[in-house]
Amino acid sequence: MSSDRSEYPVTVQQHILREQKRFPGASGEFSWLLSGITLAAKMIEAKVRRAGLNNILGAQGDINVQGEVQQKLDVYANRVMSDSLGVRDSIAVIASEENEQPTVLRRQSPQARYIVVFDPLDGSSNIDVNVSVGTTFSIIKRPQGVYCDNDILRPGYEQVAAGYVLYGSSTMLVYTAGNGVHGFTLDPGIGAFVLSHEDIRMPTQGKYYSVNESHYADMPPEFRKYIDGLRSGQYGRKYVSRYIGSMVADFHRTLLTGGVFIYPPTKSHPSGKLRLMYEANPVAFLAEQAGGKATNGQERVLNLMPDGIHDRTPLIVGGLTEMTEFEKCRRDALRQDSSELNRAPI
Ligand code: AHM
Ligand code: MG
Repeated sequence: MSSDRSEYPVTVQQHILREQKRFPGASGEFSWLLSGITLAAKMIEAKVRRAGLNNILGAQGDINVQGEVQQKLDVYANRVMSDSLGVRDSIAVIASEENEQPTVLRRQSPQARYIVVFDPLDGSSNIDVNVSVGTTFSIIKRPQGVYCDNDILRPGYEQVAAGYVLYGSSTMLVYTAGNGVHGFTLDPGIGAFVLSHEDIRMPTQGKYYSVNESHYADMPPEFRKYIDGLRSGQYGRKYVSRYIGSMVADFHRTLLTGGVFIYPPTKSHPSGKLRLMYEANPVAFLAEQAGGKATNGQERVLNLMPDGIHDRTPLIVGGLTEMTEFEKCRRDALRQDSSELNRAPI
């Protein structure tokens, strides 16, 4: 047998099986569950790669539950994720950004221990112009017994695993099961996700900030002050702006190179645009596992209790330096607010 192990790639399935050994009593159920996501990801990637050739670009003609125009690829990705996860006996419930209600697959089966929520194709308005898109997912354990409809509404700190697939210049799967963040690149030659980024750490200070600056005038003062500071070099360096408008791609860059990604609250959208359960929670779990932080501008994202599966939240996520500076801006804004209140005539 050859001693050169480098010729033998570690696939995502092998990695998950290895991870599972850390949990006493864990069977192969978790790797089987995640293989539902990797299979769907490969099917979605195959369509995304041929977009433009196979009449799959453009709108489906329907409006989804978010009031947004559904792209044909949204519909395809949603079906593939739902079908692929639906046959896994370990899953009790799935919920998708594209569907109004969660789908209860197995209400009382004792082995159906997991709930999976996902955005099948985030950033899909970018597809027609060939910009990167992604799939996000978040997995929680459900309470034992018969599934009740509100069991799905749990805070992000209860996630047992989360991650995303980025359909970019290559296709990558990045996940955490609470033991660091690991990235796998799809090798098209063998059709497998191969470990390419083991134990990703977010740099404590990066050089990019990422925000849709067209909202600047409508953001709360602490966000404006913070962005001014990033631009003007107040936090030890002058930050450079990068914004793709596809959260998975913007977050992936932030994860690898540090910096900060912001989707702010605005006057017209006080809760921002991103969804807590499908988008902010997975990103927050990954960021924390990689040594960064994520807040909604006031508190830790992973502590937020959702009222509904489609709840939105502002999101600010980044490395320790950037998040500490944001926190200072927030405290300054609070102090200013209270001194103005003190000065106000009664
Ligand atoms: P979607 O879930 O409908 O695709 O929308 C989410 C996307 C994110 O990927 C991205 O961060 C954001 O919308 C960009 O919004 P904006 O165009 O307002 O900057
Ligand atoms: Mg989305």
